[in-house]
Amino acid sequence: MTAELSPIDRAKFVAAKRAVDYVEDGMRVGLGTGSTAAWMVRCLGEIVREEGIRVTGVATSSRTADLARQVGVPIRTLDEVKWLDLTIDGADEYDSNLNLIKGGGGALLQEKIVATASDQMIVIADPSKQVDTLGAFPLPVEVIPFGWQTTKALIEEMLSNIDVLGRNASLRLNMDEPFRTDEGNYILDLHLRRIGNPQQLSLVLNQIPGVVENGLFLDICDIVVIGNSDGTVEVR
Ligand code: ABF
Repeated sequence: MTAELSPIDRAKFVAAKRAVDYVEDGMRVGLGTGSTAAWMVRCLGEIVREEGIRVTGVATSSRTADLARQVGVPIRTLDEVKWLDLTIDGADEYDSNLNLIKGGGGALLQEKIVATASDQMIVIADPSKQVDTLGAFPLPVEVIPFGWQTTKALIEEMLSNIDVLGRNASLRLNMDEPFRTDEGNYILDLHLRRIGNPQQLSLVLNQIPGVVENGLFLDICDIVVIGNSDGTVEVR
């Protein structure tokens, strides 16, 4: 599975492998989305197939569900399982308080629902995701397609009263068409550069009609497992 990995993939793989050590027999596990989470799903498949560990996976995207089935991780819906022991997912940024920006992969809504329905959330990352202050990575916000330009204008207007450095939003595209989430919604990426008060921003964003959810994950993550390209791992 790991022959000739690039340094960045080695870092993601070792973080994923270490995080899978937290999975115990019989657990209900939320499965994140993204390239780091994909390594975790493969590692989980390996312990299911080779060690006979029994897990029930709940996927955070159709991509992850497809991969889980391919590698032999049984999948149920969140409504079937209702509550999870553990979720393991990637992130776009994490700070020293373990607050996160997520949603670069477009799956933030299901990721937030699944992580919130879990006793524990573990983020797996390479060191490039660590920041002093959140916001260099554009903040994804999932919005309803109806009236999205009005929603975008309301968000930009609201940002003028918020402690951020940049204030413009862009519609995420996929081959010149609006990117669609698994729920059929659009994503606006907010180019903020620095988020002074993530709690305030998250609350205000989610009060705007048309906003479904934002990519700030605050007080949700319990542990960050950081993989390095030399194969070492740090746990925070
Ligand atoms: C998901 O995948 C996201 O919320 C985040 O946007 C992204 C991280 O991707 P990668 O692991 O490919 O850097 O977890």
